[in-house]
Amino acid sequence: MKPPAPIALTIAGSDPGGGAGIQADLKTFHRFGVYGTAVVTLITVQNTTRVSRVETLDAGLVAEQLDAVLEDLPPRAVKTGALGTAAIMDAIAARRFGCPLVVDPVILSTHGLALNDPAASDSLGRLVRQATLVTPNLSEAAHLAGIEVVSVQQMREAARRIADFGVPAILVKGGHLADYTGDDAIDVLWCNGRFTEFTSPRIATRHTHGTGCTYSAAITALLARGFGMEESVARARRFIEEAIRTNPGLGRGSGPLNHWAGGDDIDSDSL
Ligand code: PXL
Repeated sequence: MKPPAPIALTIAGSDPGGGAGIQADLKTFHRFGVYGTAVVTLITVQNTTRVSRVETLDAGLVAEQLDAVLEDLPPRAVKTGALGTAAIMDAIAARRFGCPLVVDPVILSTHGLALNDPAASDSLGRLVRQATLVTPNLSEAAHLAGIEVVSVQQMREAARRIADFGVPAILVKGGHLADYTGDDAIDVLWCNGRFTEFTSPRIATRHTHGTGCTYSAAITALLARGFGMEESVARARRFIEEAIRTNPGLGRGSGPLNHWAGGDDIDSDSL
């Protein structure tokens, strides 16, 4: 008999359009052969063209969901996405998960609406300090590191500064760096005392909604399966490239990625 799938947990917001948030995380966990559990922090009203409302849940309700999952379905890896309020961040930071924790320090939605309270920097900082991996994009890296981040050199410097908080691994995602790196999308990983740069041709498409969520969920799934950090990031990045390139073109705005990407053996043990 096949051994049971490892469990991964996402703590994030809901995107009813299915491209980002817990919906993207669960699809990605599933695709990587991992059983997905999900604690909801906030509910957005959105489709591919707009985000019109964000309703944050009560922190006590988030904590109760967490307790229910943790006492019965212990995860092998956890990720956080949009968290909403300082109280929710504090409730999560109060837990000791005892497994890798990937913090995607989401600040804004694709359409520019706040998904984390900008006044919650201290609480976000406390959560980041507990992370095994933090996955900021350029503006999130700038926010966490307190410097401008508009070049690959500054991406490295931001990673170094975030590492100084005691975070073992930082992935600074340069997908938005178009004006500076021309035709390439560059990500910088700081891990085990060294930098690894990932470069691939930029894909010209508007359908990139949920890229950050899907990327960090893929890394989380691979960590849950026991892969090392650098290997997990490298594999997740290959998946993301293909998922963007083969996006299904859904919706009239910024549509989702292809969560089926990755080939037939992506969830096999020989992966
Ligand atoms: O990609 C950031 C993100 C996270 N969580 C939710 C979102 C988005 C982007 O729109 O809607 C729920």
